[in-house]
Amino acid sequence: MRIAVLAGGVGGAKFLLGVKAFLGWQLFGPAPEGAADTVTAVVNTGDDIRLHNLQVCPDLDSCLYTLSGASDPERGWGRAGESWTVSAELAAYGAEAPWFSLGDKDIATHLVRTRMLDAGYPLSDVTAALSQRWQPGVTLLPMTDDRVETHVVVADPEAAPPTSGSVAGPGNPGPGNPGAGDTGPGDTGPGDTGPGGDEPAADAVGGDGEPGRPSDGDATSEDGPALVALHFQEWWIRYRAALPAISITPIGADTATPAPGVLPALSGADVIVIAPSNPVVSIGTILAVPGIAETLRAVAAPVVGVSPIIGGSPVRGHADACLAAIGVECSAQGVAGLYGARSTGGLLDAFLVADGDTAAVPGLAVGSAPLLMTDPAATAAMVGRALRLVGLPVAGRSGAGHDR
Ligand code: FO1
Repeated sequence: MRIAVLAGGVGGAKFLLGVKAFLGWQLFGPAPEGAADTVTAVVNTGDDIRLHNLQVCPDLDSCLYTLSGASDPERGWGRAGESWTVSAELAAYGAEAPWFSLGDKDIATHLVRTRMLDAGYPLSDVTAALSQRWQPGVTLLPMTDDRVETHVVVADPEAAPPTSGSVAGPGNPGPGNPGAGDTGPGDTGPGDTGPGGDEPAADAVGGDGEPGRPSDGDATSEDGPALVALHFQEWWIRYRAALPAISITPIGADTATPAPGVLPALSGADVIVIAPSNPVVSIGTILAVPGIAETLRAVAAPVVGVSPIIGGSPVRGHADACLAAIGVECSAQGVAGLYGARSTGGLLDAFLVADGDTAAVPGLAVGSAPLLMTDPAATAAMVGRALRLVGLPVAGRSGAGHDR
């Protein structure tokens, strides 16, 4: 079976681990020799950030590290057994973005990646090269080789400091304590552009509209408070997504092209699964790259989504703030409506929601299952349920089970 997955970072990586478990593969490391099954993940790169002249790709790295057993299980991002000497030294110099901590081991990945990028290799080739070391077992494809950065427009927190206490102040996770628990189940996607991705967000960044370094975009509203465009990571980590987002936009997505291999992987798949990643800033960003949503709508294979929202809340992270920014209710129903049914011009044939949740969208088959990715076996069962929902044979697989 050829399985293609659209994925964000921490949650997407966990889900992919469950796909490997479902297929009966070893959890960490390469696919079995001569495996008949293949898994290809199209990964969000809108969270990417250039810091200290290093190109950091959080979602790709979460997948690389998680699928090879090298990630920190508590944080879900970065390396296990990490140290933070370089980040502490940078902070002591007052270097940029002290709220974004890079582990010492992790920095080696960014050094290698940046050197290859600067030498002219596209991100897809760089990712393939990094995969040589990590052997994730899953083919990891960046959604695009082009630069896409999610920016979030907010009322400038420095120009108009909040008085109510409803907005978190800047957090500085600090080296060695890099914000554990602050990250969502790994996902974030940009997204003024809802899945479907046809409407590039209009007003994200003041100035030249180019992706830029954090906080380099200033925007103003005519009469209201000064607006500022923050890099997604600054909004997510420094402000913990607590500054209400006026818009969230994957800058550069509208002119990006899918990375080599992305459209063939989708067209050639037996099933396409939308992981329970952030529907706005992870999945929405992937779908904002022209050609990807169109391919999903056109493929013969079934497309099934898994709800990232359980009982009206994201399990971890700030998908609620992202959904609010695009005016979508934080519920399985809201996400189902956002993705829509293929038979009516949307993206999905089926949607898997958590037991107890409902989603009613004309033309969409809906099933339910426990959706907490507590361990790879539980996630494998989710995968099996999702594939059964679209009529794929799962007998003999680890996630095989009975329909409810
Ligand atoms: N998340 C944090 O909460 N604090 C950090 O300092 C931080 C640093 C970081 C460095 C490299 C990396 O690959 C990820 C990192 N993350 C950090 C996670 C990341 O911000 C997000 O969870 C994702 O972008 C959302 O998928």
